[in-house]
Amino acid sequence: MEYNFLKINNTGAICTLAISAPKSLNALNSTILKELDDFISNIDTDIRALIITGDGEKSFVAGADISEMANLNEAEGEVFGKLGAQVFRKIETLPIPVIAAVNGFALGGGCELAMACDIRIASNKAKFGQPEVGLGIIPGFSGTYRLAKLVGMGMAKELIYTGRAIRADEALRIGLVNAIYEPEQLMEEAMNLANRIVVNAPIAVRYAKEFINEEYDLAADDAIAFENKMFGKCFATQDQKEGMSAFLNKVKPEFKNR
Ligand code: CO8
Repeated sequence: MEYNFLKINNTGAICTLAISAPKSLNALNSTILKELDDFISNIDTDIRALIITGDGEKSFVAGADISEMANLNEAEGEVFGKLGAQVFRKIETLPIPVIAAVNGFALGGGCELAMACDIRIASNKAKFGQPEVGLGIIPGFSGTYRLAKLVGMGMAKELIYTGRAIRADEALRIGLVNAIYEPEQLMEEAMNLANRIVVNAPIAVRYAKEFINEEYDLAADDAIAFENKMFGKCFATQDQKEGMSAFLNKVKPEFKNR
C-alpha cells in the first residue's frame, strides 16, 4: 500500500514513523487510520523497535479529524471509533516495543495514540489532553480505559471531565510520560532509548511486553502463574543460552531472535 500520510524511516532494527497531515496538525482521518493499520499489520519482522512521532514541529497528533466526524450518525460514529480503537490495540499488542516521541499537541485521539504505545517521551513543548467532552463526545479510541490505567482513575476523570490540556511537565508529574527533553533533542533521545532496547534479547523483550500488557487484567494468582509460564518459555530460546553464557564468559551477547 502506498502511504500518503505516513513518513517511514527504517534503519533496520529501529523504524521511525511520522504521521504527516500538516494542514490539520496531523489529525487522524479514516485514511490515515487505514494506512496505520496496513503498516502495523505488515510490519517488517526485522524491526525490533518502532518510534511513532508527528511530522513538523508543532504537533504529534491534534486528535481525530473533527471535519470528518462532524456529520457522522450514531452507527457511523461507532464504525469510526472502532477503526481507531482496533488500530491502537494492534499497536499496543505489536510484538516489539513502541515508543511515542510526542513533539507537540497530543490531544484527543493523539493522546490516545501515545497511550497505546509502550513508552512515551515528550518535548517540553508538548501538550496533552482529552478535550472530547467539549465537542460533545467522549474519548473514542480507548482513552477512557488507558488514561485511567496510566494516571489513576481520579486524575483521568479530572482530565476527561474538564477536557483541560496539560503541559509536558504536568504529564511527567502524573506519569503520562516518562521523560521530557528540549524539542531538538527529542528524536535523538527516542533513538537512544530504542537502541538501549534493541541490544537485548528480542524474544525476552517480546515476552516481557506480552506479560506486562496481560497481567493488568488478571487477578494476582493468575498474573503470577502467567509470568511463571513466560519465564519458563524464555529457557526454550537460544537467546537465553547466549545471554547467560556471554555473561559468564564476560563477553557481549549476540542475540539472534531465536
Ligand atoms: N481535526 C481537524 N482539523 C484540525 C484538528 C482536528 N482535530 N486540529 C487542528 N485542526 C486544523 C484546524 O482546523 C486548522 O485548520 P485551518 O488552517 O484550515 O483552519 C489547522 O489544523 C491549524 O489549527 P489551528 O489554527 O487551530 O492551530 P492553533 O495553533 O491555533 O491551535 C490546537 C492548535 C489547540 C491543537 C487547535 O487546533 C485545536 O484545538 N484542535 C482540536 C483539538 C481537539 O479537540 N482534538 C480532539 C478531537 S476529538 C478526538 O480526537 C476524538 C477521538 C476519538 C474519536 C472517536 C470517534 C467516534
